[in-house]
Amino acid sequence: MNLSSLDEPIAVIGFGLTGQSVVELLCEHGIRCHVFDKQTNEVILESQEKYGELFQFNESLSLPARIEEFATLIVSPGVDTRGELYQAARTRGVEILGDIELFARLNTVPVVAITGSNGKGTVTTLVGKMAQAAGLKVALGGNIGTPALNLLGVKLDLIVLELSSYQLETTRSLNAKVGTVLNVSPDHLDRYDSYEHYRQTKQKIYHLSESLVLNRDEPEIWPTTYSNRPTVNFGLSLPGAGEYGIRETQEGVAIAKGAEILIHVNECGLKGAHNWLNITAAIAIGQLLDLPLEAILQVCREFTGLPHRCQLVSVTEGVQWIDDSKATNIGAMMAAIEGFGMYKQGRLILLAGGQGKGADFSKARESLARYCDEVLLFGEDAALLREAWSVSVPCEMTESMFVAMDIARERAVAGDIVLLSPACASFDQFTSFAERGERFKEYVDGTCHRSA
Ligand code: UMA
Ligand code: ADP
Repeated sequence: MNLSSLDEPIAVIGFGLTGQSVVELLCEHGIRCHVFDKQTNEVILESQEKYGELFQFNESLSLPARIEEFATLIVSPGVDTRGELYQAARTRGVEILGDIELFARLNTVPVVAITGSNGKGTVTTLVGKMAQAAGLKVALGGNIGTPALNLLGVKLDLIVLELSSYQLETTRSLNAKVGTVLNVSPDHLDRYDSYEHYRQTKQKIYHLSESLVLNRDEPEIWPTTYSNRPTVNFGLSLPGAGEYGIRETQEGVAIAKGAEILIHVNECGLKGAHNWLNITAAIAIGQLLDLPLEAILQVCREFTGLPHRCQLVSVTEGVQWIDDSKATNIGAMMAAIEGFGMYKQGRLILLAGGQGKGADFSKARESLARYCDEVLLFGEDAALLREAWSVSVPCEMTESMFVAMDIARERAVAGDIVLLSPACASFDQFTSFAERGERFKEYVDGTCHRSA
């Protein structure tokens, strides 16, 4: 596609990372952008100076009155397009697309597309590192942080995209070499009409990929129609011929393809059963890309994980403090409490809370009853969590994550684990999950004060 085939005038809705990447692409090509955002930011002035007349900034409150003016709406993933305004635009035949759709129409580099409720960032990073170890020029983009459009024009052999359900909503033309839905568990239910709707949005990736990597343990997320596209599967169960999975050997648990042992889990840098699953998925993708096995296994050995995902922060007086701030939904939290709870020697104290995003927290009751000894709750939806969980485990409401940490510090004894795995978004009290995790780490180290 040529950019000039986009119908003008064009409205760019949202001016965060995505909107800025759209504006950069369009304005650099001399195309005028009418940018709408519900708030202002420091990049606006910069863009006005850089692009002059081509960059028109507007408060988003003015959008409804002006919607008739535009032929194309390019929306950021954080913009919910279910409302009347967007329905009306659709009815009038206005094209609504996202940055990944725009990227897909312009990109010529092979793409791997990875979605799922949890593990996307980890698997995206693993696959990127595997390709790099194999000598390819590779870049990561999408939900992981670098807008996909910023990768256009870069000389690359491979692009690995982490895609959120938000991004998939507005994507139709991506033709990924390999695509996967790693897993689906409840998340973002404030944005979807139902869990089914959320799951189907994730499953869109199957239509956008030449070959598929399927989670054998979650048949409910497989594609409903099989085409003749190549498919491989992964899971935690015993793998059949050509499948990726887990085998018990005399030397311990191993990741295998069919009968072939690839690597023992104790040799892998990533720990925990959920990470074994991530590794099997990444190996499956790596082999579909024809990467050499040695490069793949080298990364499995060396990569120890991204920050704020089940990271051991400190062992203080025998108490392990774990930062899993990236657990922003109950699926991730359950993986953490199961992973740590299964091998714990003392008590497991969970710190959880924040914005629950409409999730049904009762789904975690059984895991909590089995693996967790006490929950200290904080944040906007703390009461909802207590209501859902107090039948399974003692729950206590606290004023903030820091108060919860003070209480945990008083109660924990050698052998116990204090796990921050909030099951919620952080935006009620922090700017991001990363800030929440950093503040947790600083407070564990005694350098952060509650009021700071
Ligand atoms: N805005 C509006 N109206 C709205 C919503 C937002 O004007 O209705 C404005 C905000 O004021 C802000 C801008 O839009 O100025 C933000 O846009 P955005 O929320 O789409 O965020 P971006 O900065 O463009 O970042 C997005 C992804 N964010 C979301 O999907 C919410 C980033 O994923 C992604 O890294 C980035 O594009 C690059 O591709 C973050 C995320 O939280 C990490 N993702 C969710 C998740 O992982 O759970 C899906
Ligand atoms: P995403 O990018 O999908 O949010 P990450 O790899 O960043 O995934 O991990 C996010 C959270 O999910 C962390 O708390 C991590 O421990 C947990 N997690 C990672 N992989 C899995 C998995 N396969 N199943 C369940 N939880 C997982």
